[in-house]
Amino acid sequence: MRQLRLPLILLLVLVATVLAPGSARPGTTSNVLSGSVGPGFTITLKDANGSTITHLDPGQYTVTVQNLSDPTSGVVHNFHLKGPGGVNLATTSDPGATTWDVTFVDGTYTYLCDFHPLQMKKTFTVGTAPPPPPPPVKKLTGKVGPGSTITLKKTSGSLVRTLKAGRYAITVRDASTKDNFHLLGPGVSKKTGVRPRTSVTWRVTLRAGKYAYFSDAHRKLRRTFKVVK
Ligand SMILES: [Cu+2]
Repeated sequence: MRQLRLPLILLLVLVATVLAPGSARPGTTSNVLSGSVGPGFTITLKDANGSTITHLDPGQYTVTVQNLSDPTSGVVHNFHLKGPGGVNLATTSDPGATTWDVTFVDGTYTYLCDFHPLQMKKTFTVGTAPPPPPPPVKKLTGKVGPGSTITLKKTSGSLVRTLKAGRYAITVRDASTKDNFHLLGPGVSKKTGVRPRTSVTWRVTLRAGKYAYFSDAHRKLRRTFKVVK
């Protein structure tokens, strides 16, 4: 009996090790990806759980792409996958399924529709690729005074009329003791004081919509601009 007990314990330990969650069991993550393009202006690449791919481990994958374009609509799409390791695969614009065996290495991959490369384009990273840098903060300069003047200008010196939504650093020079600089619009209300002369930098996120900047002391001293997506 005692002679049997030791091998039995060893066997139990071995079984427990193999079945333990988190222990190395290659092949537990699915290497099957599904892409689709169309019928609208959509392009996707998803894992077996239906989650959009943003990051993958390096390795071999099977990618099946469905071209769901509706040729009778007159709008055609294709699915083009490219990136490091010489990956450069594209379907035709014909509807149907295409399957590729792809080896992904460290880096950033792009998939897009060649017919609508701006509208229908996404990226994901593989391995230890650095995350994409945050979008740059654009600079603007606001001024009120001296005298009855108020302006908001781009770094080029031109007056702001239309901006793209995003993050901005706005440096405001309030050179008036009778007026202030008040920026008001979707998600933003920032102002200097009416009396003091000041210089201040505001970091703001401008959203699509209409913005105005004005003096709270003289509301006619006012300009507007538009922010678009
Ligand atoms: Cu397209």
